[in-house]
Amino acid sequence: MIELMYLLSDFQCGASAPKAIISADIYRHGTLIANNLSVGDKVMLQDMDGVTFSYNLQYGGCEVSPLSKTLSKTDPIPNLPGAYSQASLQDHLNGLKHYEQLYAVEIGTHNENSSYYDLQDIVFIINNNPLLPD
Ligand SMILES: [Ca+2]
Repeated sequence: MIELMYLLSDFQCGASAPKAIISADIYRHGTLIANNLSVGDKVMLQDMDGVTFSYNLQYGGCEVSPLSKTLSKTDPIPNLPGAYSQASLQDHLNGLKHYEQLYAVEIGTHNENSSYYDLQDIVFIINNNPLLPD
């Protein structure tokens, strides 16, 4: 089993828009298995095989197109500053345990050269070694 925790979301449609409140639905091979997750929520999964996500934005107001990467502690990442006062993606990676991964999502752009491309609009932690109850 693995544990997926919704770590953070930080996205707004343009500088003057309010910060979007983003909930996540999780599917496995197309079947809904968890819905309306908020930041801080955790869900147990068999593994990440066939797992997909959809996101619902409150105060969205713009087209979004999710692009995700699964990153382990030692994966090289582009040097991306954290938006506003957030920790950077590298800071989050540095803080991972060896059995954890980040599932990092960019929803604003697919252009890696854009200043909006920070891969931390939505971030989950994948815990590949959760402490299972007795
Ligand atoms: Ca972004």
